[in-house]
Amino acid sequence: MITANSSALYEKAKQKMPGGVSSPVRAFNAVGGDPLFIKSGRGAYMTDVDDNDYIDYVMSWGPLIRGHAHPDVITALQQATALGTSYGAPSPLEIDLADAVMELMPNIEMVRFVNSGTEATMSVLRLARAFTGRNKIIKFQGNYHGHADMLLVAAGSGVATLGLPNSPGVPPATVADTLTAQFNDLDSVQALFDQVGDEIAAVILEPVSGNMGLIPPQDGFLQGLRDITAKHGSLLIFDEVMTGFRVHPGGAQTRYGIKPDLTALGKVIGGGLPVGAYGGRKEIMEMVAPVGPMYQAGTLSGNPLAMTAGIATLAVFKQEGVWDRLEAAGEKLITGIAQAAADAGVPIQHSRVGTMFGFFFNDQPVSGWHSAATSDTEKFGRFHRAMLEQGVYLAPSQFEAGFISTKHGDQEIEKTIAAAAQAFKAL
Ligand code: HOZ
Repeated sequence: MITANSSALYEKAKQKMPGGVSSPVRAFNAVGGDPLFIKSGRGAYMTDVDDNDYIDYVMSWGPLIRGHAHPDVITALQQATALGTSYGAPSPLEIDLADAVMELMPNIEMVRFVNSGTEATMSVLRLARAFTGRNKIIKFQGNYHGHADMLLVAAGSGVATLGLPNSPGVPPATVADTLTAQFNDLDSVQALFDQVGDEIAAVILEPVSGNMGLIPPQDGFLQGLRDITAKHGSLLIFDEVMTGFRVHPGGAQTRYGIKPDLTALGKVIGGGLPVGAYGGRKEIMEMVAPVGPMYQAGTLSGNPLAMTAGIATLAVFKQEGVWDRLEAAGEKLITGIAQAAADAGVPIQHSRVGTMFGFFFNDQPVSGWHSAATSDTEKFGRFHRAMLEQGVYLAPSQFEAGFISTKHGDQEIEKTIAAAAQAFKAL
């Protein structure tokens, strides 16, 4: 595979942008080699600047559940663009996207649109603190909620990949009220509530962890969190930026039947344009200005292009049988990968929830950051390179999830499984 044009662009980009990238997880530091520069995407595929095609399982880190450049999304965007790119005033499109979100996630009784998942989580925590009059929050080690100061504690995603879980530049006072617990370990949460339960504003988590690899919640974990928070007058916040509309059309809260007080969203609701949102119980959302005193604002929030792409993307769930087909495709993919690993005698731990999947190079079960961190990242790097060579683009880190789209059909999945079989054998 020739990637000379990507490598040349990477050299140029490094002179102008830190690491040559606009976001650290896109660099290939953890897997070796130069990041690929992409010139186009269509359906399940991306093409790099050297004209290599890849079956893409990053899908822009989640948003593209309908695949790259879906005609419905592109046509809607072309029409919307002709009407202006931003108004800085309300538009009917915000109501349409709010309706689409609330229909799929009925726990969201009111919503506020923002511009990214990071904005959504930092705003929803300000709201939780305003509503409860408390300052402390609990997050889970290995969960990543964007790069707001108070959340860069024991975080997952790029910070875990690069070994920077607590970033310099975050003032200690900013994180003094951020407590950490272990995912899938209710005792670690209970211990914090036993100490300072009446000071805890909220517990925030990715209900299915997707930023330390994919780790589903164990039976009773989410319900246990719901019970503990309710008992102590704290709020339960689901960060469904990643899982929203990806583990179920109604998110993890619908899949597992747990009602969080508040939810943070992003990714899929923008269909590939920058967007985020937070919402939940009306009584709490009415704390947000201008109805209530909790201030949060944004020049481009609710902008017509992001709303349009989100509406066109969420419309996919109105199609008969679409979710069943996605589940079946995801199952075929992960079962095939697991079988290929077993055939090659390579121990992995694999999981899938809806359209998200992942596997760890680890011979022990993985249930949280402590166990995820023992995975063989060097082996993952070699596997990643072997998959790229065969035209399969996986996230360049052991600690990220994979995503499929409605465009990943039998042909793509079978090719991926065959590539994985080769890659496992060559390890
Ligand atoms: N939250 C994304 C990774 N899990 C970030 C994507 C990016 O930085 O490009």
